[in-house]
Amino acid sequence: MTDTLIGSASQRKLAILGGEPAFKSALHVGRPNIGDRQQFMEYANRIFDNRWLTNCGPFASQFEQELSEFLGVKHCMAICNATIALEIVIRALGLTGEVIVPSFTFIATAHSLQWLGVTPVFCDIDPQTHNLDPEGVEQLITPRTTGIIGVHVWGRPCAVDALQQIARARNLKLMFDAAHAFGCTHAGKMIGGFGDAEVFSFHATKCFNTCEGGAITTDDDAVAARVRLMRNFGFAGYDDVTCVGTNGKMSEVSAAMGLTNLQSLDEFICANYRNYRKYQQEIGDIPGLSLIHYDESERGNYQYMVVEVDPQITGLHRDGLIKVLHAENVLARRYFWPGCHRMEPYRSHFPNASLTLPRTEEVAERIMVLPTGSSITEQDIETICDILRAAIANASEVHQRVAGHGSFLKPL
Ligand code: T4K
Repeated sequence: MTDTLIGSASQRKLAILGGEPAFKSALHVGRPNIGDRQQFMEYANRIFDNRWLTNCGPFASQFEQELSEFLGVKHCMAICNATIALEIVIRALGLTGEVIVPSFTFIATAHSLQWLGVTPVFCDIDPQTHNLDPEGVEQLITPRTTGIIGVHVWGRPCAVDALQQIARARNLKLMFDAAHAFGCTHAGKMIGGFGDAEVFSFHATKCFNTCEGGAITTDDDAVAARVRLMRNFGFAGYDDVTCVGTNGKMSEVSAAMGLTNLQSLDEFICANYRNYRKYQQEIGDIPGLSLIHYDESERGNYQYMVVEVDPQITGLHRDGLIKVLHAENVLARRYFWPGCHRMEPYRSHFPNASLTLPRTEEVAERIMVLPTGSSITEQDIETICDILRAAIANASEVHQRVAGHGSFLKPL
């Protein structure tokens, strides 16, 4: 609950125009959801009593067991974060040469390949789903291509079936970056069991978190065996290293956080869903703004409240609206602007990538992500939407002011 509300924007001056900010303290997009503290403290005491802090301890094993059951997948390996998890899967699947990925994703998807000396080849997206376009994928396959990484952006499953068909027909490995998709389904089946392997993120900012953490899931015994070795330096037993490996283990404290939060997952998703419905209701009548749609016939986690801005109608560019919100202490984000292809080292490697990624650029230019999660109230959402309404109603005055407004979106 926030108690920082000081008035509705319709009754007062916008902060960007000289008024007081609507919120005294910041509203964040990625405010962590935290489950039963008492339960977590009990687990923490047991961890200290055990004097077993990491290296696949009892909490990590129980966490993996509960995750496998929840996801309906044969193998689940808890990992220290999703970036290392992606790297481990890339190695475990033997990906080399070129791998096709979207550019409209968090930079970790591309970096995990580049880090291992594999070239990410950026493919354009479907502007409706914001996910990888399978036709585009087919066109990018070369003799050097060894795999595809699909990303379930915002937790909306990418074109899983079409990608599986392409991978099968062209003898490519297929993995999914499911960082956003914990608790979501595709065709009624939990994300986690598709492709050769999937990777979840349990970072603090995700709907379900272990502070830092992630997981690799697969139904393939051989892939699971390689992943287990690789996340523990390649150790097959004391003093016996059988392959190259890294340190990808999840600590006991993170696993305890995961076990605690798993008990409250339904609550977290309910809060997100309530917020989604409220945003839908409020944004529905704001001209030029549209909230992305989640398919309610599937299970979703509703963790990203993503709004597309049409500047022809609003009279304000997305960046102007974000400046307005930041002035009010609403720290909206513009994920995944400007697209991986416009960040280093990819910008230098592929200076002409923009030409082949028009839809990525278009979507990245009009998206803003608004605060949600269990710390956001319906009243907060009303105020946020009042601010947006007022900004659009006063677009020309706001436009003049934001043009001269200082920089924003500096790392906090
Ligand atoms: N693949 C995809 C598709 C991903 O989206 C991600 C991560 C990954 C792979 C890699 O997963 P991990 O290796 O991280 O497990 C944030 C998260 O750090 C990142 O995990 C996430 N995606 C990405 C979409 O968002 P930033 O750079 O925006 O984080 P930051 O520090 O600006 O935090 C976001 C907001 O959350 C801020 O307003 C502050 C607030 N916050 C953050 C933390 C950490 C809190 O209120 N409390 C907190 O504890 O990347």
